[in-house]
Amino acid sequence: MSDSEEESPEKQLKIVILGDGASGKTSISTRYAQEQFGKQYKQTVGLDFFLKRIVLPGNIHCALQVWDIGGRTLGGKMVENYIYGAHGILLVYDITNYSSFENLEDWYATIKKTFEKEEKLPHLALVGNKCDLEHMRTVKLDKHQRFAQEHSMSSHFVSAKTGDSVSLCFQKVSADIVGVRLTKPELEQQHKIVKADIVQYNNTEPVPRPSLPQTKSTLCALQ
Ligand code: G3D
Ligand code: MG
Repeated sequence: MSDSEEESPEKQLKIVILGDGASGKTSISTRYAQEQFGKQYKQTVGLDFFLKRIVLPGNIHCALQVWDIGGRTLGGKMVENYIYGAHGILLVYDITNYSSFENLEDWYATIKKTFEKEEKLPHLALVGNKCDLEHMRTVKLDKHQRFAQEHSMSSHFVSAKTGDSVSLCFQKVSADIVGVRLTKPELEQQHKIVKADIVQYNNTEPVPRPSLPQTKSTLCALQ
């Protein structure tokens, strides 16, 4: 499998993970990276996103730039800069923490504001995390479904801890963004990884807009 075999240009997708602190954003993002990187992956200080190449049905090559807000608190304009140019946004809450769900209204309002001059919003995905703690759930399923419907979001449940449905969530979101319909067997099949890179981004530089920034370090390439 090599990049030179690509028939159509690679689609570059910026996917941003938003949500309250401790909802599991970093865990979801590292889990998604780790599954492919195995033990070679190390989260580095200042890592803002990683880049992952996947192939969707129809031989559609995608480079996913997955952004995690990191440990920093981003206020006002910083959030807008951060999400600007996103093709997809994962709004993550903790199913055992009701306020993390309620606060998604604020995150949604920020997204609306950021994209008010655009023709359409990026693809929005509602992600209930910590599904391994089902017995401690405080956010009822119908609340989740209603929120997703009201805001035209796709709906997902994952556990970053067990890894349950994490890759599937990114795969579905990517497919929705590029307009590919996944069949049941495809949904069940782990997607094909062509190559995965970790990209470091210098915090002092302005947030890169949709085009991909330069790769400064490639820790691992899966072939
Ligand atoms: P954040 O990046 O949104 O702030 P983190 O959240 O990814 O740092 O996760 C916050 C805490 O929730 C962490 O616990 C992490 O281990 C835990 N967590 C994340 N995802 C899951 C999950 O799916 N299930 C369970 N049970 N816990 C999860 P600590 O104790 O390390 O702070
Ligand atoms: Mg975090």
